[in-house]
Amino acid sequence: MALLLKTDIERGDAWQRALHAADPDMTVHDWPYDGDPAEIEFALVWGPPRGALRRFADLKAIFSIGAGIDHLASDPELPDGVPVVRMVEPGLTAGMTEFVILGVLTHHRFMLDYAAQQRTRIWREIPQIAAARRRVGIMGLGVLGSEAADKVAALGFAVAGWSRSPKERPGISTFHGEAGLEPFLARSDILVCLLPLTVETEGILNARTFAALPRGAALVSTGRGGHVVEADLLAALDSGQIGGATLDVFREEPLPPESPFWAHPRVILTPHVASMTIPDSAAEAVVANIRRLRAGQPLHHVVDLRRGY
Ligand code: NDP
Ligand code: OXD
Repeated sequence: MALLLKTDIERGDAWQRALHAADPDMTVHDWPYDGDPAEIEFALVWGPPRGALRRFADLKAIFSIGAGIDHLASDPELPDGVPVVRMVEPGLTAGMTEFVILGVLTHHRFMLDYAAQQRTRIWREIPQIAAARRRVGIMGLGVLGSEAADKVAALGFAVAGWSRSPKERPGISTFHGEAGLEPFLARSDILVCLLPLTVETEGILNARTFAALPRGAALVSTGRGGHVVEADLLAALDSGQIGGATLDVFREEPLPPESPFWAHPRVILTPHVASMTIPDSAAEAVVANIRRLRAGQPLHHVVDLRRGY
């Protein structure tokens, strides 16, 4: 059996080593592969060109290198009937939890204001607010959102989560569906977006959403750039309805040099690095899943392509 690997050039060697350590018998071919297509049973990929996986007629599963599968779901020529598996692995989850905590604490502790004061040599204390009085709202209570919610709640924040289906989670207030969105937003001083990008969530961070937040609320956007209506966010930042934003993902990546977000004084931005799949832990997860399939058990973390996540 062989697995076809398509990753960025920087992490290619690390993936090769990690996959070999997880299963020394597995043959791994790097992308692009022009050998016998019938040899390829599994694809482990990020952003394959449209239609490129079709030629592997014996493909048994497509593993996404990332948690998001929008890079695959957007391909109308994906091979029919081949399961698509999203990435769930402890390194990716831990990295996202760190980033969410970083974003929440940045806004909670007024770091944008202090950075502005530093630039102008102003020494001024801003009264601190107890974490219990700061309401954090996490959109998406899946693998990443639920872990982040628990860890932010453990720091003492008042945490709520919003999902599609109803959920119960100790220590977290939960809201769901369209009817739950407004009350969830109304109590979110810091809004974190950890939704997948789907037909339903595209553009969800828009003027209406921002208007439903408490005035001056902060945004931590780490799901996908397609969630954000960028003109609406700029207007909300300029009016003060949104007090500050941590933005990791953008509609166009790399973010074009002319984007107003680069120089916006109320924005901290990072180049889609909130979390990264860690080859060592991820290779073990992928190999364990392949072993399940070989043992006749159902694969874990198969996505519903019609639902989009
Ligand atoms: P999951 O599939 O585990 O969770 C998705 C969550 O979103 C679920 O709780 C789901 O609700 C909820 N959801 C989906 N659609 C809707 C909707 N229409 N209304 C309300 N809730 C909805 O995903 P992960 O937690 O693993 O990952 C989330 C996303 O994070 C990824 O898709 C990716 O885009 C992004 N990401 C970004 C990274 C970065 O570096 N910036 C790194 C990794 C991931 P329900 O539970 O009811 O199904
Ligand atoms: C992911 C990502 O989806 O890196 O994992 O964005």
